[in-house]
Amino acid sequence: MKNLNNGSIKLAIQKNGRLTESTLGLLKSAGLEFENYKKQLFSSCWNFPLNIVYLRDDDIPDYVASGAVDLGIVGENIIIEQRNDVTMQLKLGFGYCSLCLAVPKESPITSSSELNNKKIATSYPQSTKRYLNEKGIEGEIVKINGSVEIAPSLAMADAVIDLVSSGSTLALNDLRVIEKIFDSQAVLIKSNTVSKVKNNIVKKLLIRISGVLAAQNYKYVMMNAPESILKTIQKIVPGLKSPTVSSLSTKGWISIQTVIKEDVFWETIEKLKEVGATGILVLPVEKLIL
Ligand code: PRT
Ligand code: ZN
Repeated sequence: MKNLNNGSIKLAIQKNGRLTESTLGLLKSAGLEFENYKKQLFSSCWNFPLNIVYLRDDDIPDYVASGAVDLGIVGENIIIEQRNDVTMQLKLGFGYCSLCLAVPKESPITSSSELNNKKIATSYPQSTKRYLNEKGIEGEIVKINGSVEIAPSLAMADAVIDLVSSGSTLALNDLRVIEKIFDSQAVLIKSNTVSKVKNNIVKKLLIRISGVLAAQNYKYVMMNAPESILKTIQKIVPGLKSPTVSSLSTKGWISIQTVIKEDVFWETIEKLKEVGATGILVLPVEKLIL
């Protein structure tokens, strides 16, 4: 058997599920090279002291809390449910969903305050219990491991508390959301028992992953403009610190290079065009180390 205690750090990720593809994509974008076969239990990176361990998502927080692995990538919803003793390090920007309270479309229930003495089906009993306690409601929790949405139509429950992303599963089962309990996305968690030596490797890995995440929020932009409008352009795109400016062979014209945040991308481009920038070239940013 291969020895995984070889000085490398260990990262647990979901073996086969909704988070797997995006997690592998993020690790590859961070420059980590490893083989990944469907049946494998772990992979060793060739170019970084890291072993990747493939687990069921529900087990990942316990492995991290116990120190059996140093890091894990898992939905925040599981950490909120299990309340494991781990430290959240980074929000990863995928696996978005919300834990919601829903009832059958024809149900007279319109708010959580009407759930007293009602049956609520869920795979998240702890989160549900805390939610009901906070609201001062005495509901009966029916724990179901999968296909929670079907419980009301089988008369097993009056309401459900389940994860929702697109909302199509609820619609298919004639359910409507009446309250959102919390939002969730995939997160990177760290064990609280990582040794000093391993923590140095963990820090390096976090810099790499943060570099990829930061880059996703920016676009690299090059444009030409008359020199006279440089100040106006600088106001529109302050850049990370300041834009790079070089002169063009046409007298009085300059070329400007900078980055624009994704969330204000189109309005920024429109403003640049309005003030007279031309030949605007936009490129993706691969990594951004701040
Ligand atoms: O086998 P393993 O135990 O590892 O996987 P799993 O089957 O328990 O989990 P999996 O792969 O379904 O989900 C892994 C993680 O993805 C979850 O813990 C969440 O963090 C995240 N995630 C994001 C979701 C959803 N979106 C989601 N929509 N997890 C589950 N769902 C389910 C939801 O329970 C409902 O049945 O999808 C259905 C609703 O989807 P929509 O799009 O119809 O609203
Ligand atoms: Zn699971």
